Amino acid sequence: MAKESLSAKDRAWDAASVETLLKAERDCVDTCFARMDTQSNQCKFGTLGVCCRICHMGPCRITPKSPKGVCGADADTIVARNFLREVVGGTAAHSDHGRHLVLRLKKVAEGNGGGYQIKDEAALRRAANDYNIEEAGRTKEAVAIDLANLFIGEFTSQEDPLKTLSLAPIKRQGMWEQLNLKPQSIDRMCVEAMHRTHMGVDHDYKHILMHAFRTSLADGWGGSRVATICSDILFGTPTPIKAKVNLGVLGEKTVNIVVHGHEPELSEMLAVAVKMPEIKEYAKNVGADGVTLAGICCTANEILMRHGIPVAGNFLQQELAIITGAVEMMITDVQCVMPSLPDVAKSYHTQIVTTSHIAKMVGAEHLGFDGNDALTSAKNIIRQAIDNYKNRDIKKMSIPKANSPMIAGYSVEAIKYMLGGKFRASFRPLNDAIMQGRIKGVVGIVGCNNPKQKMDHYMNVLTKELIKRDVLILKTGCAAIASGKEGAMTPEAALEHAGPGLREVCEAVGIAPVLHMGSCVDNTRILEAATEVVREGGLGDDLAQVPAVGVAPEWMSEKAVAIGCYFVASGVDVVLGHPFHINGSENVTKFLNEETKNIFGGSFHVAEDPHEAVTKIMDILNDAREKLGINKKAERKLLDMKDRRELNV
Ligand code: BF8
Ligand code: SF4
Repeated sequence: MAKESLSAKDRAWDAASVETLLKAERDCVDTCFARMDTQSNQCKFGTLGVCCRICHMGPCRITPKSPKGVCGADADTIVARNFLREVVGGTAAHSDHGRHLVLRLKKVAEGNGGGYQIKDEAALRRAANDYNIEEAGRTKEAVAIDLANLFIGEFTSQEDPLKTLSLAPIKRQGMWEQLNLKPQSIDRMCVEAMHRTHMGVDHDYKHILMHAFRTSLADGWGGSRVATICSDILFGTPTPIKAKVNLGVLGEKTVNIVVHGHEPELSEMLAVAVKMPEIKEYAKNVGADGVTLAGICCTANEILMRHGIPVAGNFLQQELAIITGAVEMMITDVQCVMPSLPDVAKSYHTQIVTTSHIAKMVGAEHLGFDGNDALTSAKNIIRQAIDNYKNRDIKKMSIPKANSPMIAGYSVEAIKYMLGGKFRASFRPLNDAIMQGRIKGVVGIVGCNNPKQKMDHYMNVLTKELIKRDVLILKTGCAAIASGKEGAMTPEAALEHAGPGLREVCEAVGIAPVLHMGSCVDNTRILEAATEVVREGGLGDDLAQVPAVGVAPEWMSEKAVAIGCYFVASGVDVVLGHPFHINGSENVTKFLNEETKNIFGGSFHVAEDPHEAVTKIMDILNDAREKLGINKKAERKLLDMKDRRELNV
């Protein structure tokens, strides 16, 4: 029987979403929130991870009375196999996104860029240096071809481990080597995982789970990293930029186009096209004041970080944006796009458009995006959206007022620059602040929202409580958008909510206490920042020693599972707002939530309440501080060159 429906206020945290959910009820439009009610008796076997449908002797499900599947697989094997397949799903999604971008970079370097160019030569040369590619005295195109080929090798190499691993602290690399955890290549890891989990192959749950960590490293240090680096080279490394966020960014008198998905190729071109005089003119001719381009999910984060394009919302707001009745077109590419969108759009005039050759939806129009003639494709799509303005029904339109100012664009380079200025750009001031206790530690809050939880509630309560306790917050993905809506991403927020130490640092440097570092593939920026902190010295010689924690409060996707795994395999503790589907195996649960701490220096933790998470996180941070000997009013120890050399990082 369906659970009693919740009120709009129980389902969402921000006023704009509550208002639009009420409108959905009035308009009799089905949303994921309502569907959550009809799905409330979710399968217990799936929840526990003990359902196996890997072969056709099954499906088998494990109960106390039937503790083994037909083949003899027990709960440990079945749960571990299901978990590994989730990690593969996440790794594949991030990495395929990376692959598309590196292929684009190669085409650009070869002179067939289709309107794209190497926008950030410094980022290209920085990456070339990181990967030991000769760049001095060579053209950017020649360097880019070498870099692209090296990155393509990260997908296809058969024997060599990923090159990117060499960017991790030396101690961590040694640990991966010892554990035989260095992935050979992204594609090989995913194929091997599917092989291992085929009926009758790998049955030892620990062995299977270690491959899950290995595969996740191919994501975090491989596919996602490639995606971030190529995006920075092609579209520019983000620097702090002002923007607005929430449904209120939609215009009452403008043509509203919402981009939704993950890959920045098309949205970058839309951002360019929308500013062109011919497009503005075209919009005027249909009686609109112009065009408002806004984003949902990580495509939003990509164009927010580089262009300051407003964000209409995060994952659970995709249907709500349409329900405002003010969106002429929603343009989707890949990942996190609900197949319900064409149904929702039937009640309004919104056109739902798919653009990726790998992603179509029944009821949506497929306007293939030709990356080789991207600007023309972008302009054609925008013109079609403008043509739809005449179909907007003002009686069905209600745009909530709420929108908040935010600052985004904190790449690692931007943070370094903010901290140290152009000539002394470094993480030193951050390390010093952590060592002196003005900042207690750094917490990455990442991931999705999920209608099982009140949208954004956990993320915002947790963020507020942590900054109060002098913890600097780094955010990506939908978690970042939640903080933006909450107004926590402005320097002024530090004055209002941050503890005295963090406030002092934020004021001195001019940053917010919550830094927007980008989309979900940009979680690699968080790893990169943590590595920089280790390199800078004074906080140990490995990521596991840094007072840092990752949190996925309201996660829902397989990508979040992969991200959690590569954080843990990199030595960072990860707190989940709700558990994985693993509780049907005590052994697997114990391995992931406890034993990995001894292997990697970090493990998973579950805290279903944000206040419980605060306690857990502060314990982890204090423990790390204690071990570093900085959990007292220590005298400031400035490192000299000798100390730094000895750090060996
Ligand atoms: O990749 S946070 S709902 S949009 S999966 Fe999806 Fe989750 Fe949002 Fe970005 Ni990430
Ligand atoms: Fe059942 Fe084993 Fe087949 Fe899984 S692999 S469905 S447990 S028989």
